[in-house]
Amino acid sequence: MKKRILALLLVVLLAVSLAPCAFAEEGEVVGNYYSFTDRNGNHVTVPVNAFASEVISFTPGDPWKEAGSSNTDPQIALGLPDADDSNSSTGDLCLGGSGVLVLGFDVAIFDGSGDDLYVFEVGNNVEDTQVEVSEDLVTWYDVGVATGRTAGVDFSGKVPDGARIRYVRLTDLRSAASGGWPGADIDTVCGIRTMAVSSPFVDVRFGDYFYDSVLWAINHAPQITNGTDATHFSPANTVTRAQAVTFLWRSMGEPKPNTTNSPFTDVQDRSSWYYDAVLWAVGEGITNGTSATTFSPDSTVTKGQMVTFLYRTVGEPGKTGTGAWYADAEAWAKQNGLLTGTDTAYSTDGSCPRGDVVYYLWNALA
Ligand SMILES: [Ca+2]
Ligand SMILES: [Ca+2]
Repeated sequence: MKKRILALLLVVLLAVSLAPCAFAEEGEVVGNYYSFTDRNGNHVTVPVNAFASEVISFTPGDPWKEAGSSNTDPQIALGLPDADDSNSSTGDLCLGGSGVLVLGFDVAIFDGSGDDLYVFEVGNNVEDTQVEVSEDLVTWYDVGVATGRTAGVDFSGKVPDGARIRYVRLTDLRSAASGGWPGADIDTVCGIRTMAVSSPFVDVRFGDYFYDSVLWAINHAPQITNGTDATHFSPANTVTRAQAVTFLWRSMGEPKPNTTNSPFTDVQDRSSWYYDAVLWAVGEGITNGTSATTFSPDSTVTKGQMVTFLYRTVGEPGKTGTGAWYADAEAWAKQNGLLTGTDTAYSTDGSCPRGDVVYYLWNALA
């Protein structure tokens, strides 16, 4: 009898440990990624290393809670979200009226498309918090106000081009500086647009044209591509068409294909690592294949093909429909600076090596 109970307990424990961790109103952890729905209803996935990892300083406001009581240790504003809206939650830090919290990150946060940073707050909607960001703890950029609850923050126009943010300063604005939890209640903060802070690869050095692209690709959720081994990225290596479409698909967050059957005789193995990526690309009109019935997954991707994949992914802006199949894509790519900046000269039929593929993806989609 006891044995049966033990076995049952083990099954329950195993099921609990395998299930994604869910937090009320927030999201879930799957592998190295955290997914949540922001308050605009957008599905957001970030790497778990995108969350604040260090308390640089904390100056409680006035009024505040009694020091030493719950919700007063700034460490609880680090890591994954773990607070809910109940008054018994201990996962959120009470800033107090005009309290100031400075957090550090293991990743660099950059100004990409849309929101770049996310503040997880709990409580009501009027606990306004000033959000400032910094690369070095010396120069601070005001990026706006988080207005209670969870809030996305867009750096656009508020930080210099190329800024690599490592620190966030939150200051309570006293809009609700009274009661048992005076001021904003901070659960945690995460970067949405993040990149690694340094290169783990001997062949990716600061100053290389693909440096930022690689740091972004390896820290993207889901990861776009890793090195060819622990210390090499091999930027000059060729890329197959299957790899190119898979990198593109991952850059877009691995969206579900809207079609179920591959039209290509050479892409039929549903268990292959690129099957869903190719299916998605076909369904979105991103690839027409190398013929009506072939995709040529193992062929080397050309620069003309890569910019065309990207152009179709972003919705074919400025399409004229005249000229060669790549003409509109190249005109768009040129206008957006994609055809310059790499060390390899652009030609439609030229090979698009790994360094160039990630450079195109970073410049067009990050
Ligand atoms: Ca942005
Ligand atoms: Ca927390």
